[in-house]
Amino acid sequence: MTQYKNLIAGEWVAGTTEVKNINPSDTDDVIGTASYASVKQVADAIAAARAALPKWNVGTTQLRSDALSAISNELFSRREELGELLAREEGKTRAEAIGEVGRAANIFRFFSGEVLRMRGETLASVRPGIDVTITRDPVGVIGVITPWNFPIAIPAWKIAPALAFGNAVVFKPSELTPGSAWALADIISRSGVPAGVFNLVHGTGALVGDAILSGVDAITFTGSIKTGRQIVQRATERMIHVQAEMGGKNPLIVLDDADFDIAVNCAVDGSFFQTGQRCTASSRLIVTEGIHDRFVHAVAERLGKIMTDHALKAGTQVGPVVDQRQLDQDLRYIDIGVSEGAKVLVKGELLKRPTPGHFLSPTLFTESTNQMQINREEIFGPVAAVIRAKNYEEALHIANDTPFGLSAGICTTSQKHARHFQQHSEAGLTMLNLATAGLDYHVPFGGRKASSYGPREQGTYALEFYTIVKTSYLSV
Ligand code: UN1
Repeated sequence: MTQYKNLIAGEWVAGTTEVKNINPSDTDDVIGTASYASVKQVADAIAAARAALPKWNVGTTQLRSDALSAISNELFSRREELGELLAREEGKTRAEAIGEVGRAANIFRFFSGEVLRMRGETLASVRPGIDVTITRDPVGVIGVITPWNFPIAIPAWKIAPALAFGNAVVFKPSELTPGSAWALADIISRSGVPAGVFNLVHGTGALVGDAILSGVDAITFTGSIKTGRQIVQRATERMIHVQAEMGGKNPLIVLDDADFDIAVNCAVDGSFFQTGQRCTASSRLIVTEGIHDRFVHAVAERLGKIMTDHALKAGTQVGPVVDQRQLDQDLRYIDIGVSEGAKVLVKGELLKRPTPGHFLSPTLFTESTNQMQINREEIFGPVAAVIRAKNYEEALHIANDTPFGLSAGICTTSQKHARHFQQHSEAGLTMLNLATAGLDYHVPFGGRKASSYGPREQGTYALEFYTIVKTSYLSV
């Protein structure tokens, strides 16, 4: 069994408590143990990162590009093995997990190029004999706090730009997925990144997350609204850079004129793949009258055939829920939906499989209203609710009537409605004839309202968070 230690100042060190990493497809399978760092060790990691900054932040363009490229290469060449580890600890299917490792590899490859494309501007001053240059400096030590649902891709899209633009990192992964984080840290530690520039600390948000927040120069977080809000408040108090990506309650509108098969595919994929455990999942299916009945029956029929089973079993389409706590939350929301009067067209069942795991089949509510709790709050499981709409205008109103604003989709063949939706959706991402989840790795990602706070992640836009603008006046 592997012990996932902490990486501090280039050394692998044990922490103070050992916590088991359990396979959600088979709770008898203990994959490894995570060694939780103490508050003092987190402070050591921050100090090591700060001390290492001069080795990394200026004049290291080639070194940084090469290191990121080496990380990418190793991720690509080990994608099957790392995908299996990821599927085993998180519960997404092997194919989904291998795809995620490939995504992480592509992200590092993208940012290994971005290192070389750092640029500034030169302007003439309004005063004669003076030039003004505008350049970008690294921010310093970045705290990276990530969730369990994309345990290698989300760390990649935070760590890659942090390192690319010359920052040092202290990384705390989710307690539920320490194995993928440890594997990534191991790869980074052998990539040519100098000791201390990248540090990994395991532990809880309350202890380790809090200790990170007290010492870093910037914090990037993906996770729940509740934690995100606390992090933003603390970071603002300390006046440090903050970026938080939180939940969603993403609408998928299906209009009467939609291509029927595309619409059904978008709904099934967006709502249920990856067990619905995506902040971009389509949890509200807003369907107009003319197509409603045919559409909900086709989705229900597809759900009846979906195979929910062990993440590593051939043929599994939906893996288990990540842990008992999340399963309890999913079941609680299913009960809430029933008590609120939504109709249960497909009822999620706890499934018995050869291995003990958290297997929950998909749930589809129909005849729900947008005011119901199941349509206001993020469930984060294989549960979707259909809301009937009279026409496009009402559907758009419902789609935007939410505290969230991450992703929003529409299935239609009408150019007029597609264009209007793109302009009037109040979400950070809009999708036409596509699922609300499943994104490219080289373009900006982020939401509005309660979904996100701070600058966008990913693509060239990542520069905004990971650098600080410097304006220099030169009298020559
Ligand atoms: C995707 O839909 O491909 O936690 C990515 C999440 C998001 C990432 C979604 N931050 O689900």
